[in-house]
Amino acid sequence: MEGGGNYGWGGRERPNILVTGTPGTGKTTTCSLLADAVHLHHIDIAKLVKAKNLYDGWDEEFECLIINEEQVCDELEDMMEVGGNIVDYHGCDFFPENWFDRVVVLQTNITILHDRLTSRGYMGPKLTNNIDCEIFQVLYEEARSSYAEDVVLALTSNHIEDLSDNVRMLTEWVNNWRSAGS
Ligand code: DAT
Repeated sequence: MEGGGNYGWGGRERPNILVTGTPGTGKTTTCSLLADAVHLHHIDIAKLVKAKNLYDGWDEEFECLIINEEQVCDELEDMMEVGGNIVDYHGCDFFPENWFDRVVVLQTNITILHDRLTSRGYMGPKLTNNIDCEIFQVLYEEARSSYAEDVVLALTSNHIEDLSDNVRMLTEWVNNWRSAGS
């Protein structure tokens, strides 16, 4: 094999990327820009769960759907096998580890995140839970305990320039990716 590159072992022709992080860190914005740039398929798990009723109920305290992780994985399985997906979700420990060639954890300064979440209408336990989640780097720890060290990448997402830098860097990574054996 010639040239520098990133090599996956899933037998896929195109890589799968998971973009995770606390709500408000910029997952959906980053995924949409990246999907446009590299022509990968953006899968927003929250939207998929609603559209296909892949949930078991409603969490009153945190005002969110209680997703059925098994049904979500069943729904995604075929697409992930083919490859070429960017999965967008604020959780990462229930997907099979071998689905992803890269796991990106977005991180945002607490004051900036607080402003983003309050302008989204978050308050009470939903707001404090998400802020605590970022303070304690819950998603970063979850990613590090669920995926190989060299697959997980933490990226800052405070300002517009971070968005363009992150998308540029990930675009380069996707363009250099080669599946194992090709
Ligand atoms: P998430 O999908 O993680 O919940 P989002 O993509 O919906 O986050 O972004 C939340 C808001 O913050 C939205 O108004 C876009 C803005 N935003 C996200 N990342 C940003 C960044 N790096 N710089 C400036 N604004 C950003």
